[in-house]
Amino acid sequence: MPSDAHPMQSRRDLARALSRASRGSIADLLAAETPPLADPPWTIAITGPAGVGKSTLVSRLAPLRLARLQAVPGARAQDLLAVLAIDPTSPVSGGAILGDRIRMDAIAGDPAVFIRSIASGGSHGGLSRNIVNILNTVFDHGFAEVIVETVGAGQSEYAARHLADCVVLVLQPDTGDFVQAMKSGLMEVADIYVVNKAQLPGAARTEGELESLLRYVTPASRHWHPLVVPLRDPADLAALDLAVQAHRAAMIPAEIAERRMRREQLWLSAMVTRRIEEIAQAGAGVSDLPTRRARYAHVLRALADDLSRLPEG
Ligand SMILES: Nc1nc2c(ncn2[C@@H]2O[C@H](COP(=O)(O)OP(=O)(O)OP(=O)(O)O)[C@@H](O)[C@H]2O)c(=O)[nH]1
Ligand SMILES: [Mg+2]
Repeated sequence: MPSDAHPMQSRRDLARALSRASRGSIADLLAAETPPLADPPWTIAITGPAGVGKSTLVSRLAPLRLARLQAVPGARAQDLLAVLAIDPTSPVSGGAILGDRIRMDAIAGDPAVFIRSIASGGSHGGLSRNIVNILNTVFDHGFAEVIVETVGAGQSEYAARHLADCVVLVLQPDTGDFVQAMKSGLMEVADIYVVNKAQLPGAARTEGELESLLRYVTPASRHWHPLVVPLRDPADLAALDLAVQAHRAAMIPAEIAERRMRREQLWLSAMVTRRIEEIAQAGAGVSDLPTRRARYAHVLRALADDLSRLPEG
């Protein structure tokens, strides 16, 4: 937890812990593991294809979220909002989080905000394997809210659902193929769909496609019908801020707990996968893999049985 008396020290500790979480070995990660928080900060994922304007949107949304957090009576002066861009490897912008420098500069010096781009190893499908470790590290620091930008490359939009309390998928008018792909998956991937750059031609069609898609996909929530938010004036994110707020108000505790359980599952599967990759990279113990299948089956069954005995919620 941050100490008001030593803010710089505390930020240094956080920075150090974050680099360990993003680059450390599984042994490092396990050594740094802390018990899960009973009430982690509200986490908003901003995801979508490369170059749709996620960073710009985050930099404009952050001041609005911060103002809300600061308006809560008794809000502390520092470390209220964390803004992260994880695995910024997009070819479009290089993943710089300062999409809109002017707006971001207005809050970047504010001790209430922590802003970081985190390049993390072991990336896969646009979403880092260490992403839950990175989030947990930030959670431990005691922020009230976390905004995390992840480049959506295929499956990672789905993974973002397992990561955050609120998923905002950003599209732009020419991402019709993407909408078609979602249609075939028949899955809701987000709580809020933003049609960014909605002043460009084709925006109305993309909105229409999304609206019709949302009419027949399986709802992810019984308490929230996903919203489509067109952003015609990129400088005005009030509608998105309101949508985020409305979604938060609509989520009941049981549903929040379920999402957070999925985040734990993502943590577990990422840790197991990464450990296997570590071993394979080291070249050890892989030559006789086929002959050891029966043993692995035994281990996997034991793990699954143990998981099935864990208490619900
Ligand atoms: N016309 C228009 N252009 C925008 C808008 N938002 C962002 N852009 C431009 O789109 C480009 C990409 O913006 P970013 O905010 O970096 O997009 P991103 O999705 O974060 O990109 P990656 O992180 O690289 O995937 C930049 O050239 C921006 O200036 C918008 O609302 N309207
Ligand atoms: Mg970006």
